[in-house]
Amino acid sequence: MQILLLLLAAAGLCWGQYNPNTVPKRTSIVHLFEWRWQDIAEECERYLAPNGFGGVQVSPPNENIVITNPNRPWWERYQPISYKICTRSGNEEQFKDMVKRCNNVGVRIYVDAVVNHMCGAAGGSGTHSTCGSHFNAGNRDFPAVPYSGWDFNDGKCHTGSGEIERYDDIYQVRDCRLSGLLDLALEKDYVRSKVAEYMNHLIDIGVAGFRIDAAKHMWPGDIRAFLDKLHDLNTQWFSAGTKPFIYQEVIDLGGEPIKGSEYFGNGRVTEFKYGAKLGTVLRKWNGEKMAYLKNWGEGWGFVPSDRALVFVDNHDNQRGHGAGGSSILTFWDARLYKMAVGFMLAHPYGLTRVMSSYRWPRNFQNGKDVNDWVGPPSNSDGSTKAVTINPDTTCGNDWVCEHRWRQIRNMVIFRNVVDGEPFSNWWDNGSNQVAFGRGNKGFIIFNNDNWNMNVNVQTGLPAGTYCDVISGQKENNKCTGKQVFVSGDGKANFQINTDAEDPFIAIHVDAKL
Ligand code: AAO
Repeated sequence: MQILLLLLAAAGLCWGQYNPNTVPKRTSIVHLFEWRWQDIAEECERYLAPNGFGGVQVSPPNENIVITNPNRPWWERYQPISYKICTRSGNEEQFKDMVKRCNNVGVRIYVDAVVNHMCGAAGGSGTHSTCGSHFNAGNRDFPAVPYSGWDFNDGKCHTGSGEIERYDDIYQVRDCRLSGLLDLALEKDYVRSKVAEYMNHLIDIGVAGFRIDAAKHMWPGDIRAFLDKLHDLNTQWFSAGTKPFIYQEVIDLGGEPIKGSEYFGNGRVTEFKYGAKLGTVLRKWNGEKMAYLKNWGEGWGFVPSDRALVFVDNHDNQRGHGAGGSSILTFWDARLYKMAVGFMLAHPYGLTRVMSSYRWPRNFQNGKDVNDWVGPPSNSDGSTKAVTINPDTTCGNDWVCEHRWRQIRNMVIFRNVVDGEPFSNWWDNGSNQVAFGRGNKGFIIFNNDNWNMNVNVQTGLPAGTYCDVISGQKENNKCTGKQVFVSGDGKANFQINTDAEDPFIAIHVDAKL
């Protein structure tokens, strides 16, 4: 028995794919939510590679239902009709071109894999799908896969409505329908094979891994079963025997029986407590203060760092879907948001994902955004608008491009520079002024109190003049923003007034004069 357990554990350790397969010293990924494949290809070449981004999470590439009421919501892409590569982001040729061009400049592509379900049970029948494939949701008929009535969990779910009615019953959560979505019978080898066939098609094209959507709604063993059928990555860009990176969307804020840890055998999990708590701290809600961040990470009850995929906000909770609640910080709260992303990227915990959004006409009525459904910037024919680039390097056409904000981009670079260095030289004032370093490579300091800060603290860095990479950066051996002088004993003076555009300063050895 013990030997068997050991063998199983060893198999789990060898298999589970926790490594994002990025090129060395590229440590963060970015979610280019709803971008077109041709725009992502260009962004890899013109921006992501030169600025050290490791990879891109793309929106689901497979054919989905077309919803016209409301008019083309973003969430129609979470209702699959087939596994053809054919969406508003582009067709298969464009997808392949993107994967090739991004890989060629060392930027990886991760696919959002929606394999827990197909479209909603009330999706009707016809050819209102992004590639025109016929389907009949009422009969559970998806001939373009093909799936039929036998391939769904209708018989297995024991709630009266066929829906997930409560999250404290693990059987409902895995066997019933999530928001009316037809739940695939992943216990069947046929269904597992179809899912694996789709994922293998993407692997062969050259993708580096997958976000597993709604993983909480699948049994960990069923996920494992289709992952076991996956190919190794394409050897045009990856060394032989490389497994796809897997991160599973499991919302575990505590308080429900399903735990993120049940999924560690398959890969990493999304740590939703991270953004919810960081937002609470920066907003100073519930008596929280930044001084408490001293033991951020596992000390806050998060999953182990090497099992965590972390983010300040995601495409759901930035608009009130999913979980996390009102504490979540987004681009709409830009000043606090930049601090949160800066803190995340400086801190060693977890694999970091930066969000890149589009603007939508937010409209709160009784505390709820009635426009939470609005899809990407689009033309009158429903096609997605191109991401245009303004002369000042920001994006046009209502694409927010948080990843291009100077503070965020420079912190992505900071994380690469300090990669592998320990968390060090923590300092705090007992309130909301805190600082920490990463060995002798980088240092960051925040003032989220409502009084000015003027302190001398130990940075751990070699003596010299450093450019703050928040207010500016190093260009032509000069600082475009603030300068920081580190003396021979490693100490430096930092002043951050409450009216600073961004109340934090970050320095690292690659931005030393
Ligand atoms: C749309 C319509 C529906 C319609 C359906 C079918 O909105 O009205 O019934 O079509 O026609 C996205 C959208 C959905 C959309 C769907 C399909 O968000 O609105 O439905 O596409 O088009 C759960 C899941 C999680 C899921 C999240 C949204 O566990 O997997 O809901 N996220 C992913 C994607 C997401 C996508 C799908 C899954 C589906 O990222 O974009 O949906 O492919 C609790 C549970 C969570 C649960 C939430 C929300 O959270 O713990 O697991 O997430 O409830 O149901 C506190 C608690 C916290 C709790 C939270 C909210 O914070 O601590 O635990 O409150 O109650």
